[in-house]
Parts: sequence; C-alpha cells; structure tokens
Amino acid sequence: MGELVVDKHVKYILSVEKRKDSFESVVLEHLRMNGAYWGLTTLDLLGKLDALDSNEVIQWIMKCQHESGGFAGNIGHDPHLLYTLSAVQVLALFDKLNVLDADKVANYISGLQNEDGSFSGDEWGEVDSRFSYLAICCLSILHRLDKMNVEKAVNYIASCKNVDGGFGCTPGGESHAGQIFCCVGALAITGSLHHVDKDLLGWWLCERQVKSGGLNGRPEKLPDVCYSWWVLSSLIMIDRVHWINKDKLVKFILNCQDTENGGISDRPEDAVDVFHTYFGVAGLSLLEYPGLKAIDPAHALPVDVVNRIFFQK
Ligand code: GRG
Ligand code: ZN
Repeated sequence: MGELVVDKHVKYILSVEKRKDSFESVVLEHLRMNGAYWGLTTLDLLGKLDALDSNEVIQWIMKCQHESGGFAGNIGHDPHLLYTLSAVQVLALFDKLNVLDADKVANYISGLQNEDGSFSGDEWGEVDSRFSYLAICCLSILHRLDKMNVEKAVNYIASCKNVDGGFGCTPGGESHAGQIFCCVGALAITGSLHHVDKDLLGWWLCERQVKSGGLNGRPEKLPDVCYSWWVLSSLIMIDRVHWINKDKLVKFILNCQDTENGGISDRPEDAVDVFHTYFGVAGLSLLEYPGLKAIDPAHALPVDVVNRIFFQK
C-alpha cells in the first residue's frame, strides 16, 4: 500500500481551480461554491491553503451574494442554503468572516425556518433535514444561533429519527449515512446529542464497513470514499469510532488515489473528482493520518479554524 501523495493532490486541486472551462467545471457550474469549499478545505488540511490568491476567491464569493443575504453557487445564480454555508465556510478558512454583514446572512437563513421547526433550502420551499444542518452550522459559525428557534429546530430533527437509530430526510424517511451526518452534526452543534441512542446508531454505522475496509451509506450498497466522512464523523460525534477497523479504512481510501495525477475517486479504479478528494482527505484527517490538519466533525472545518471562530472573538 502506498502513502498519501500530498503534492499530487495539491497539484490536482489547483489545476481543477484553474480549468474553469473544463468539462467538470461546466457540468458543475451551478455548484462552484461547493467546489470551492471542497477544494480549499482539502488544501488547508494538506497545509497548502497559501498556494492560492485569497483576494481573488473572496471577491468572487462576495459577487455570489444575493440581495436577500443568501449566497448562490455562482455569479448570477439563485441563492440556497447549500451555497450559503459553503461561502461562509470558505471565508472562515481565510479568516475573512469580517467582510460579511453577519446579520444580513443570518436573516436570510432564519427566514427559511418553517412553523414546525424544519428548514426549506431556498424560497421554493423543499424541506429536508440536510437544510436544518446547513442553517444550524452556518448560524453557529456566524454566532447568530439566537436568530432562529433552536428548540423547534431540534425537535424537528428528532422527529426524523428511525427505529434503527438512524435519521432520514423527513419524518419516516429511510436512514441514510449522509442524512445521519446532518442530523447528528446539527444535534452536536446545539448541544442536543441526548436525542441520539448512541449504541443503537453506533451499531448501524459500524455495520457500514464492508470487507474491503470501505464504508457504504446503507445496507447492501457499495462502499464509497465519501462515506469515510458521513459515517466516520457521525461515529466520532457519538464516541463510537473504535467500533470500526481504522487501519482497513485508511487502506481503502489510499487505494482510491490516482497516484500519478493526483485526486481521489469514490472507489478503487474509478475517475477522481474534487468531491471525493475532499472526503478522502477529510476522512484520513478524522483517522489521524500523519501530516494532516485535524478536522472538526460537526462544523466540517479544520480544528484551528473552528478554534479561531469560537475562542478568539
Ligand atoms: C459541510 C460536509 C458538509 C456538508 C453539507 C449537503 C450536506 C451538508 C450534506 C449532504 C448529506 C448527504 C445526503 C450525503 C449523501 C450523498 C450521497 C453519496 C448520496 C448518494 O446516495 P445514493 O443512495 O447512493 O444514491 P448509494 O451510496 O447509497 O449507492
Ligand atoms: Zn460518493
């Protein structure tokens, strides 16, 4: 088994950032804000955030802000909670939260809370426990959790809990590791983890590890590097990470690297992309792989960035 090819991954991310007219960039145009978060957080975990011109990125981010206060995936697109959290996270990486009118962003977010405590992702109204996480994480980073009804938000998330200990996208929705990350993360940030049955959920989550060492997102599904984030971060937040075989998972992630051109894929031999490169590196960071910055499992930002936000106001 090889090692993490840090320099190759840095090169890969910088090249994707530059190739704005590549196939991947065109297809993902509306998601560019998320791409910026995935790529830049990976660079920071690898200790190479300074390889990029931060002023250029910050100027572009601010051009994606809508008059409502929310952020879009790219200039001229519509705002959504998905892009608003990514924008705030990237500004936090660069220690530039001060360029924001935090109350304006917070008003956009709290305006999306519904009577039952749930959140819509944007003005069109789709409801999903993912959006509860996005709202809670973002308001937490902005020190504006008091702008929403936290008690109702927590009760809604608790209503998405299933008899297997997991969480779905709405009440009654099937448990899925991605949704579990969102619900556990939101409960962790609001100090409400007592709503989780840690042993029951820990059991469901550790059963996601398959023979190859990789993790899947639901029973009977294929393993995928992104679940190294969704499953592992949840296990850490509920103190049950020792229930999986960490060495085998490290090997699975390293096997998904393109050791020639950099980047990480969803499973061995597939094509690499920025999304799975981020989840592979973030997963290795959670596994305490040497040489990587530590990442906070709830806020999905490097621990030093989170400490700067909460302890050095
Ligand atoms: C800040 C890290 C971070 C996230 C923001 C958007 C979001 C919050 C979370 C998304 C959670 C989620 C639902 C992730 C799942 C993504 C995924 C791989 C879905 C695929 O599901 P299936 O069922 O594929 O199509 P499987 O793997 O089950 O075959
Ligand atoms: Zn995936």
